[in-house]
Amino acid sequence: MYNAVKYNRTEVLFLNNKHIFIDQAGYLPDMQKLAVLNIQAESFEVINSSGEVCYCGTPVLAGTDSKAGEQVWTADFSQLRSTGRYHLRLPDGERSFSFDIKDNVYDTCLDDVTKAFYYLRCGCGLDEKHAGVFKHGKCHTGKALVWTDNSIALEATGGWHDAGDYGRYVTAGACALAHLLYAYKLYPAVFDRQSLNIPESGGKEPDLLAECRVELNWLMKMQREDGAVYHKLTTKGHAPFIMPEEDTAQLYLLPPSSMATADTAAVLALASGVYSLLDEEYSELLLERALLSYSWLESNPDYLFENQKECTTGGYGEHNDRDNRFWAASELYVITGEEKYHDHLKAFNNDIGDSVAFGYGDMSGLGKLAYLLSGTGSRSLREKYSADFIAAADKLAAECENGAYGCSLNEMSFGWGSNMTVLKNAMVMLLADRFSHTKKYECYAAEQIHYLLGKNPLSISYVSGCGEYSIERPHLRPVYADGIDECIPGMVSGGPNRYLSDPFAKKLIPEGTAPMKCFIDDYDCYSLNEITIYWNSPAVFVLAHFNS
Ligand code: 9MR
Ligand code: ZN
Repeated sequence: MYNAVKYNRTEVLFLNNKHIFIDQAGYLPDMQKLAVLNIQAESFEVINSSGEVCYCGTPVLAGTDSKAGEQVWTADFSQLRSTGRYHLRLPDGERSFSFDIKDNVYDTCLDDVTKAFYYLRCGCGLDEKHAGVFKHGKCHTGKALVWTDNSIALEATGGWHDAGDYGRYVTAGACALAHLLYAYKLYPAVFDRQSLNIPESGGKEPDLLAECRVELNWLMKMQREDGAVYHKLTTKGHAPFIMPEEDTAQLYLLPPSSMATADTAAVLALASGVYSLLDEEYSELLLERALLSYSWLESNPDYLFENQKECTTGGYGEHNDRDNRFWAASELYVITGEEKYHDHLKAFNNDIGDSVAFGYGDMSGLGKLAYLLSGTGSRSLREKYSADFIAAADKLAAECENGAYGCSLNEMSFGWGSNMTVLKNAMVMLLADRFSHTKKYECYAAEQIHYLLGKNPLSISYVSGCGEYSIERPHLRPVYADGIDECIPGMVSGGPNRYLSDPFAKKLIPEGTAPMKCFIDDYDCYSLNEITIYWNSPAVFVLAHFNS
């Protein structure tokens, strides 16, 4: 089914011949500006686009970086604050990729990672006006059969394709929506001025919120009349590398789970609050549906997940639903103010502990975030939750200091979707600043963006189309099947995974490779170079912060 090679792999494996690692989008004028070198040099220069030397410095030895597996030096040019396009140059003539120093330096990247959701829309087709060369026909428009009772066929079109595959999974969708909706809540001005050239652009609401409706409306279709929510909507197995409209295999609705139901209750309640000022009717509908799912949760207090092995698409299994129920209780408490939900939330506190996670596997951080932003509830709980964010941020900041790349991941954490962890850690640090009324962690959060956009030992920007050298061959079916050389922009790659969890990664990357280098920009390597909606969504959040 896989093995999609249509380029020279050997060439690509040896492309990494750079010795200067910088953020290829660039740096904000007043923030720290660091590059990393993996060769010794007496000095470095920063050159502008007219060829003038604008800054001279001396690289400082940072020691052996265990995550990169080599000796590295830091080149600090923070003092250079003038707007411009630059590159670094070493005495031997080697030059880095280009980058900018300016306000709103991540504007284009933010627009691209946000528009990525439009390119992933399902059921509607993408027209030339909005998708350009990436247009394609309507996909996945057939009715879906209930897996456990094929006599029932339901209409559940819409939403976003999850990832490189064409599946649509509820917990993943709710997770991505939560990141996007909280990004809007915290940085509304950034999105109010955004124009993405999507069909709804120029309408009554910001493009981001128009885009979120696509997934919210689909989530409501995944809801049964009794409030339970189907776990996923996919074909029986993954499609081959074909365009979405060519994937006409039968669609199925897989059995409801308590995680999908809780996440739906939570995210619909959150959305109800966000849309309340823009569209009262829609906001009411969202709340009504959130309450419907919540009432199912109340009458079904046990963990429910019935994985069907014969359906081989993504499992998104979890071992417990405490965090999901906690998040739902918190969002419903915030929007309704009813003490009942407060009591439910408190009952989950012990299970949740100190976690401030934001991933589909652990939504605890979202429940705490909802509570903290609302300003309601008990003072002691608010103090506890904000202390959790700050303690987590302290640990992450300490890890950022461990190694020259400023990356918040420890050696063991470079697993499947490591770039999501990098970005999610940046979210935690930005929120810790907010809750502690400091700017202590912002600089560390910025380093996560720098790492993502090229200040890493492979010198690669993990966001397609962002920077001179970015990923071009993600494990994303249309990118392979559309026959177009150019990659769809704004796609966030999963990133290095030391566990080489797919056969192609195992074949292509030598065992013992340093964690940060366990990556190849290859269509086949789904455990390294896939994209997903919930890896793009934290990028939207963090980039919005640095554009605000
Ligand atoms: O993101 C998921 C990752 O955390 C898991 O380790 C991996 C294996 O179970 O699955 C990932 O999710 C995939 C999902 O199952 C199907 N769509 C693509 C997702 C990203 O690879
Ligand atoms: Zn589709």
